[in-house]
Amino acid sequence: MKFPDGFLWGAATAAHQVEGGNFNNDWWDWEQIPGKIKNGDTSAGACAWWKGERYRADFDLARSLNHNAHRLSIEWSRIEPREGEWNADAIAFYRRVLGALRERGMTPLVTLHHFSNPRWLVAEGAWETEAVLPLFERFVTRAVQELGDLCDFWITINEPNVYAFTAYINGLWPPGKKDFRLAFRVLANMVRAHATAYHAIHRAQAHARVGIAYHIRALYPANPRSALDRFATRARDYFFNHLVARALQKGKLIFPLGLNTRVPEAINTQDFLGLNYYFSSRIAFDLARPAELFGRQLPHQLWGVSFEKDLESWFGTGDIDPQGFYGTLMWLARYGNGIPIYVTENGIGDARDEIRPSYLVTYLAALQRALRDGANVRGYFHWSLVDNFEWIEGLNFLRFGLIANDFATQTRTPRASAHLLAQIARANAIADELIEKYGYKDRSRPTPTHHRNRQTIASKKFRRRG
Ligand code: IFM
Repeated sequence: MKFPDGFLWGAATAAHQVEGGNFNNDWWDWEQIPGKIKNGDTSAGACAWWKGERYRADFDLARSLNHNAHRLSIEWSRIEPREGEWNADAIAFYRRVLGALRERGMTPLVTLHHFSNPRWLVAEGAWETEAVLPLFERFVTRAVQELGDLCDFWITINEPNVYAFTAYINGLWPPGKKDFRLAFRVLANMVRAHATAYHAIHRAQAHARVGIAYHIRALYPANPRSALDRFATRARDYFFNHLVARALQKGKLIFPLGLNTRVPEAINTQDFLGLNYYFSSRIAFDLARPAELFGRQLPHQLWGVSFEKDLESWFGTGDIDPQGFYGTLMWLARYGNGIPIYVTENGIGDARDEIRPSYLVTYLAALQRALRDGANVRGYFHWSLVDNFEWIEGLNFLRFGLIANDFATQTRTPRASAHLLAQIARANAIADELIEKYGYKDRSRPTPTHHRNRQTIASKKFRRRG
């Protein structure tokens, strides 16, 4: 089965993770606090896109690997280094970056907020107060005015749920707070900012396509027979996976603690749905974790089997679950009622590329099943093009690149998976022999909480093939 004509094949990156030299945002400040980032790594050099303009060589590689699109983000703190001041060099830089993609015949997809915030915005409360709304709107409008002749495909905000969870619930990311109410307020402001940005972009560029990138994780109760595990799973599923999507559909954020917020302006503000999908998780009830909705994520598994080998690159991320990916695509297809879906991220931190080939082929086969079953999926962006600065994991612990990077020398080496994806992109199809060689049969699993009652997922026996 072929992928649809015009299917976008590419990879994704984010400014703070690849550019280097982003010294004016909250992440840079966080990186200076001892103990926050593994190994004391910083993003100073990253992939040298800023100082060495190495994006050109990376785009050459991407093009040679048959990518016809690339997702990247622009850094607010570069473009607006002080409130209301616009930096011409930064704008010229992004014009060169987008121009380089277009010269290579690659479609750019630009994210306007990908986790990092200008230092001046943080001083004003960042996403904690409504003051962010006109500030984000002004930045977005300016960005579209400056770059709109090179790009018409925009993501307003990347993974609002992940941002709110890690910055305001488990406190691992800046500003390192653990405050449930504040997390809600941040989410509400992100939903409202998305809506405001959506309209601002369309005012500046009528034909723009605008969406949001959801991070969705299929969730299963650790013990399906335990009512408490089911409760903790449902609670997390609602707040982590559904809250933002529902708000954009229904025009209200339904929170406990009397925090319901009406957001009517958010209705009909998606021209496409962006999906970042990696893993699923099994959730056990844990009374000691009220802030995490009484849920604890169990240690990871690979293909349903606990992984004992020391694969540092993988630890702690979740369970490989192509069926969860399929189910999530089908859920989004129903939710969006036919509007295009783009997989805006999908990948695995695997420095030795031991698991990635099977992960890639099996997830793409799941995507193809979703297409066959009616999901309007129009593109796939692998996370990531090249190993980069992986937030608190630093430079070495989670290497997500199709292309390996030696950070000391900035030498790039495409991994086997890069060639595999190139082969699939060139054929716009997955050859049967790739499925034979790399595919896994799906393992039997319970239906994830958010798919239950909406579909029947055929249970199959799992066995490694090939
Ligand atoms: O590196 C991140 C990215 O910034 C957002 N989505 C998940 C990726 C892998 O952890």
